[in-house]
Amino acid sequence: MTAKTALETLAGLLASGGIEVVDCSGTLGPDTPLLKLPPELAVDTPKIEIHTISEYDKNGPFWAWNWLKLGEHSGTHFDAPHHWITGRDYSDGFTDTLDLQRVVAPVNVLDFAEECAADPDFLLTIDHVKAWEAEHGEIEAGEWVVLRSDWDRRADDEAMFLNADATGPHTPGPTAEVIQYLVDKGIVGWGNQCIGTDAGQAGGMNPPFPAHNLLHKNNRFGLASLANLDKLPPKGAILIAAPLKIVRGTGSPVRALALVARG
Ligand code: 23J
Ligand code: MN
Repeated sequence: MTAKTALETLAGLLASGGIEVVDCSGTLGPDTPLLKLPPELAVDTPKIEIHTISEYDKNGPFWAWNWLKLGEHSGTHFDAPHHWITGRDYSDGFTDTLDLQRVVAPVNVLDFAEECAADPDFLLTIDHVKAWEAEHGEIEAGEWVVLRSDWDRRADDEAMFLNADATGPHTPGPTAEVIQYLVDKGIVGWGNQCIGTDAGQAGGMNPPFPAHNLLHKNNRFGLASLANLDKLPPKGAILIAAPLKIVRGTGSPVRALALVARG
């Protein structure tokens, strides 16, 4: 099949609903859960604000529009390589310079939702990934890999979503070894359904925050707070996750879309 024929077929299937567009983003607003770092470590990203400019009133009789206060790393969002110190030297590591060809790619959905429900500190290991590959097929270069934890079911309650106690946040994520394994395979990026790409306890890992450290060191991308991964097959969907073209942006909220074959 030529590329032209493939696109025509795709267009027909989108129009007929034979290929479904699944929304993998959560809602952005004042109640969107946001990362809380230990106070001694850093300044937090601000709460999202939506301010009305006008809504068919004296400030704009025929039009409605808002302005936003919005951190780059808010809600369902993209981590660009420049986000982490290990990725600081990539000239194409910013939201306005990265290679867009890489953000549209097949997605591998690793379903460990049961394990994450049983243990919120669940860590994905290489053995988990290899067992998943034996069942569903190999993860290939140029693909996205996402961990399905069904954490989006908690997204309407920040305390539930962050799941922190005196010992810090307790949310699932990858081991350093898994990220290195996936980077070596040539993946474009790694996604999680929790507040960040790393596990809640990742600050104590070696290296600290291994998903951030190792992905961005190798010019790969991250996705956080992904939604609706339970609506995707393990393999076969295409994920489109493009950040806003912010000047020297380190990340951006995204409307993550998955193209999924129906039936
Ligand atoms: C800044 C500092 C640490 C972390 C993060 C941001 C994120 O998770 C993020 O949104 O990229 S862990
Ligand atoms: Mn981020």
